[in-house]
Amino acid sequence: MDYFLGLDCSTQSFTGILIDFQQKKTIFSHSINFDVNLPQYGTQHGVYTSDDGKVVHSNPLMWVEALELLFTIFLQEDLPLNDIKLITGSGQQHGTVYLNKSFESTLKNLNKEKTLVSQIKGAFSRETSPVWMDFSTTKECEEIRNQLGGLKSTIQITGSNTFERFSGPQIRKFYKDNYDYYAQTSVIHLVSSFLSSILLGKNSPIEHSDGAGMNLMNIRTKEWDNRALNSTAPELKKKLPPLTSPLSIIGKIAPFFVDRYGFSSETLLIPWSGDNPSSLIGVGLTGKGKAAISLGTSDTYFTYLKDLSVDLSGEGHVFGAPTGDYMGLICYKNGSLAREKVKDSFNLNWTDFSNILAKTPPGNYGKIMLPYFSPEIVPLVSKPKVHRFGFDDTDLEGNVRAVIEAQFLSMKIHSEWTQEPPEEIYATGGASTNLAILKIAANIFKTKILQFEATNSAALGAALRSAKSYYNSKNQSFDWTELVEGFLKKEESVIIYPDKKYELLYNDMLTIYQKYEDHILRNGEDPELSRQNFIKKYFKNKRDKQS
Ligand code: ADP
Ligand code: XUL
Repeated sequence: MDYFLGLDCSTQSFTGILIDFQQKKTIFSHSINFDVNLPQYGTQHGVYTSDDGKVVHSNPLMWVEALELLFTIFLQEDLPLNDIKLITGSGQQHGTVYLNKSFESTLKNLNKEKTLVSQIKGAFSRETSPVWMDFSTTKECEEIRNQLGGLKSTIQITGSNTFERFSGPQIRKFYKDNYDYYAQTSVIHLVSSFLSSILLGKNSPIEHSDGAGMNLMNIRTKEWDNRALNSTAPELKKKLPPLTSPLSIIGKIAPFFVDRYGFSSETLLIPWSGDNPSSLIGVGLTGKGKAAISLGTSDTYFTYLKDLSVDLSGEGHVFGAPTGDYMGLICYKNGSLAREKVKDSFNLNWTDFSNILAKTPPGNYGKIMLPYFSPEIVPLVSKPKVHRFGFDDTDLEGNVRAVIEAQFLSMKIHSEWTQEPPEEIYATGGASTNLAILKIAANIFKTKILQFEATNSAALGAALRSAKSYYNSKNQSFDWTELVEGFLKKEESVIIYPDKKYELLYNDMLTIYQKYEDHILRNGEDPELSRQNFIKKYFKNKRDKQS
C-alpha cells in the first residue's frame, strides 16, 4: 500500500491529508483551527496583531502543538500510519522562527513519554515569529534595497523587490532592534523548514521554492546570495540552513514519531515548501496557459513559469516551483479578512453574503471601493483606509458587492505581468467554496474558473509532492500532469463560465478602477466624471439607485 501524507501549516489552521496513491483517493483529511482548537495561545485568526496593525506575529509552539494534536487524531482514527511511505508539508511563506543552540540537541534527544511542546519550548531565541501579515519593516526594506543597488537590481538578484513581510527585512529588523537575541540565535528557519526539522529530528534544509520568498536567495543560481546576506545582517550565513531542491530526500522520520505515533521508521521525508508553491501542485498548475487564485487568509494569484521572468515594476514575485521551474505570484493582504470585515459589519453569514452578491448587478451601480482595510501589499498601501466612491459604509448591498468587485478588479490589473491571459483559472482556499464570489471573478477575468472539491490544495500538493519524490527515488517516474490529474478529477469540478454580456461593462470598470488607484495612491486625476458616465451607460434606468 502506498500512502503519502501532506501537511500544511497556514495562517489560521493546520491541515493533514492522507492519500492512497494506487486508489487515487484521499483517505483522511482534517484541519486544526488555531483559534478554536488551541485557544490557550490566544491568537485571533491565528496571529497576534499590534494595536497599529503593523506588527503581526504567531506562535511557533502553537504550530508544533497543532502537529501533535493532528497526529493524536490520526491515532484515534486508527489510520495506517505505518504504511506511509513519505511525508512532507508546506507552511505560510516568509515567516521566520529563531532558535538557540539547544534546538538541534533537543530534537535529537526527544523522549516519547513527553509532548514535543514541553520538550522544545526552551529552544527559541525569540518567543514569537513574525509572519507574512507583518508590515513593520519598511525602513529595513529600503536599507536592503539601497544596498543591493536599487529596485531593479534587487528584483534581478532575489526575484522580488524587498517586501515588509519577506524574511530578509524581518531578520534585519530583529538584528537591529534585539541584537543580543539575534546573537543568541543559532539557526533561523522559515515556518516550512522549522516544521520540517521537527519531523526530521535535526535542522532541515530550506527548499528553493520557499527560499525565494526571503530576499536572500539568488533566484538564478538558487544559492544564498552573499550581497543579499551582507545587506541584511552580520554572520547571517552561519545562521541559515542550507538550501536544497524541492524533491530531495532529506532523511527518515525521527524515532520520536515512530515510538509515539506508530509511523514506520522507514518513512522518508522531503523538505517542506511554501504554501503557494505547494498549491501550485495541489491545483495541477504544471503547464502554461493556466493560473490559480487562492482565496485563503491572503488572496494570491499565481501562474506556473517555465522560464524565469521577473516583474520589474516590483509588485509581483517569482518563487521557485516544486517542479524545479518557477512560479509568478501576487499577494493581497486584504483577502478573506477584508471580506469578513464587511460581512461582520452588517451581521451577515456567508449565505446572506452570497445571496446579496447574487442579487446585485455587475458594476454595482457605479459604486467603487478601494478596500484597504489593513495595509496592502499590491498595490503598496502602508496606511490602511477604505475609500468608497458613490456610497458610504452604511450601504449593505453596495459594500458587499464593492469589496468583491474591487478585489478581482485589482487582481486582474496587477497580474497582467505574469503571462498572457490564462485560458482557465483554478480556485482554491477557504473562500473558493463560495460560488457567488467565483462568478464575479470569472466575469472580471473573462475566463472560466474551476472549483475543486478540496479547498486545501497546499496540503494536497504536499501529499502529491511526496508521491512524486518517492517514485522518482524508485526510478518509477510519473509525469507531473499524470500524477496530479488522477487526484484532481477536473471532470468532476464545478466550472463557472464568464458571462459575455458583462465583458464591456467590466472593461470599462477596470479602466475606472485603475484611475481610482492612480487618483488615491499617486495623486492622479479624479475620475468622478468617468464614473458618472459609467453609471449613465449601464444604469440609466435605475437613477434612483445612483449617487
Ligand atoms: P488559510 O489557509 O490562509 O488559513 P483558508 O484557506 O482556510 O485560510 O481560508 C479561511 C477563510 O475562508 C476564512 O477566513 C473565511 O473568511 C473564508 N471562508 C470560509 N467559508 C467561506 C464562504 N462560504 N465564503 C467566503 N469565504 C469563506
Ligand atoms: C505569499 C504570502 C501568503 C502566505 C500565507 O507571498 O505572503 O500567501 O504564504 O498564505
